[in-house]
This record gives sequence, C-alpha cells and structure tokens, in this order.
Amino acid sequence: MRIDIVSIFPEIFEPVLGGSMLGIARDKGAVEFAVHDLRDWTDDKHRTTDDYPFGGGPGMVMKPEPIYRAVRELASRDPRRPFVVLTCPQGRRLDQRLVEELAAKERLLIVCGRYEGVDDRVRDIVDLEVSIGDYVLTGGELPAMVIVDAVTRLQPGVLASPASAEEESFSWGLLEYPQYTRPASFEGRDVPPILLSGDHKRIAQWRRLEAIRRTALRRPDLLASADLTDEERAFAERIIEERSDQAKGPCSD
Ligand code: J9T
Repeated sequence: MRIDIVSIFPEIFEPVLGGSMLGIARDKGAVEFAVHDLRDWTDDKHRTTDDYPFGGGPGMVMKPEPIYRAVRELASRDPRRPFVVLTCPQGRRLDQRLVEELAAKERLLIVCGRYEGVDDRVRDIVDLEVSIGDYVLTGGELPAMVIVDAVTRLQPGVLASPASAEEESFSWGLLEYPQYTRPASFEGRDVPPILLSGDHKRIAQWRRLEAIRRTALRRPDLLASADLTDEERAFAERIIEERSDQAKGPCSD
C-alpha cells in the first residue's frame, strides 16, 4: 500500500514514520510513505495556505486552491487512484472496522486539516472525512499518524504473527483479556494459576470469559455487536447485573 500525506508541518512525520514498527514496515516494503508540504502548491511569495473566513468570525480557513492542486498532482503521479481522506473533527469516527476498510485500499492520500477548518469546497474532492474521536486538536497531523499506524500494522507481513491481528480485542468485538508475564508472583500479587497450567484449551476458555467480563464491565456498548454464544451472553448479563447490585450497596432492611 502507498500512503501520501499532505500537511503544512511535513517534518513532524519523519520520526514517527521512520521509527519502530512503521519504519520496519516501510523497510520491508509492506507500505510506502510520502509526506508532502502543502506550501509547495501555493503560488504567492508568502506561500499562504489560509485566509480570513468570508462572513467574518474568528480564526483562519484553509484555502482550497493549494489542496486541490496537491490532491490532483499527487493522484496523477501514480496509476492507482488514491482514496482521499481529510482529517477533521466532523468526520466518521475511526474504529477498527474503518481501519480495516482503509487498510484494504491500494493507495491513501491523507490531507491534514487545521482546527479552524478548511474551505468547504475541499470536501468535493475528498472521499471520506475521518475523526479520531470527539475532541478538537490543533491540527490533523496527529490523527493522520494514528490512521497510518493503525492501517500499517494490518498490512501483510508487518505483524510478527498474523494471528495477533486476528486474536486481539476489537477483532473479536471484545476488549482484550488480561495478560501477564514473569514473575509469576510479584509483591504478593499472583498470576492466575490457570495460565501456568499448560492446559491450552482451558487457558483459551479462561481468556475468552475474562475478555467478556472486561467488556461487560468497561464497554458494555460493545457487547451488542460482539459475536457471543447464548451462554456467553448470559454470562455477560450476569456480570453487569452483579455490578449494578453492588452499586446499590448493602440491603438496608
Ligand atoms: C484539526 O483536526 C482536528 O482537530 C481533528 C481531526 C481528526 N479528529 C479529531 N478528533 C480532531
């Protein structure tokens, strides 16, 4: 997959794209990154990318022309048509399902918005607006990095074991089960003995139930779309009931 990013702060991407897992993925050829300076598509001496809003009001608005030129030129540089993403707080909220959709594209072109906003005509050349959550940031650069990280780790050959992508939390629609490593006993806290038993079948069952327990307690909203057996669903409901019973406190009569 190829990912192009257009930003007015291209230099902040280098350490992220070159470091750790993303750098390894790039070196392996699993993904190709290119970061571009939006100012390269301006045509004035000051390389202006924003301007005052028509109608007045605070802040500045990103001008449409540099973004249109950047998207058109970058699209034409490669025969694969890019899927164009604009990072902005009004976009579709990023979740693992959207990450999987984006990871399946041959080519992504991410345009980083600024918090004041972009000229609305930019939306005509964007395939999808993406938000990473309900909060405002100063710019779309961190969201772009989040998207790149989440999408890159799903590219074939990037994860050490392909099973880890499958197995983990949101792929099941559940949060992750509790994990432990050595020492088996630490400051009086012991690892659940089942994990030391070597009985892989029972360990898998325990993990599944603990994942359900954790999801029921922390993110019960996820249970509605999780793939659970009737028995597992009953277990989740019992966990939720027990918790609300506890919250009611001791019986007063
Ligand atoms: C300027 O961009 C943002 O503030 C932004 C972009 C994407 N997701 C967000 N939650 C915020």
